[in-house]
Amino acid sequence: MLNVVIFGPPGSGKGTQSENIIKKYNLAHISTGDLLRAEISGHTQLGTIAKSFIDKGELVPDETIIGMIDNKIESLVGNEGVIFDGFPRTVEQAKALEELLAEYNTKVSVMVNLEVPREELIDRLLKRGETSGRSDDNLETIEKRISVYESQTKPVIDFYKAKKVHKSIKGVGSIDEIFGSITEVLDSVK
Ligand code: B4P
Repeated sequence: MLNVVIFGPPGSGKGTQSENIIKKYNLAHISTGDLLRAEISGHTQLGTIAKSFIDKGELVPDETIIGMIDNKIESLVGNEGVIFDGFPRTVEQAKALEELLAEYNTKVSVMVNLEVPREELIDRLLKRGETSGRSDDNLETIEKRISVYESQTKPVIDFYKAKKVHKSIKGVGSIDEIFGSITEVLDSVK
């Protein structure tokens, strides 16, 4: 089983590359951002809570996110493997994922960290904001998301370095070039 964590700051290409990865490797895909946006458009209680954090560029609380993954994990594990996109975003979430996967006798095979400079992240997200309709794709919220990434999410890199499953790759260039680097990493751990 190939369990992949696709990791990086907001706008690094996690969602974009996940689409390519699931097609080539036939993995189940779970994006916490997509799940939260579906809850928001469904006007659920979880969606109302999530919206209040997302609109400010803050992380949704760990217990909400971990509960959401817990509800999905059974339908995800098995078969070829899973790609976790936008999760874990805190060390607490990374520990929870490890425990959840252990219940199915499996673990994270590799964490792929997409490295992209801050200016490029801002440019991409502002560009997406012109058409996405996403409430968090405006300059003020983008800057907040990047600073939240630096303080709360970046420590997850050291968590996976300690587990010896971390790989950083350059996330700048064409989508195909970056996908080429990702496939080299995934083929080496398969
Ligand atoms: P996400 O939906 O995960 O949003 P994101 O970090 O901005 O990543 P996304 O996948 O959308 O962008 P991508 O890099 O693919 O999360 C949104 C919010 O939900 C968070 O801020 C948080 O509040 C909450 N949330 C989600 N998960 C959570 C968790 N686990 N814990 C707590 N809170 C959580 O792409 C960005 C843009 O770049 C795209 O427009 C794309 O077209 C473009 N792009 C991609 N690759 C490119 C390339 N090579 N060159 C040029 N442009 C490129």
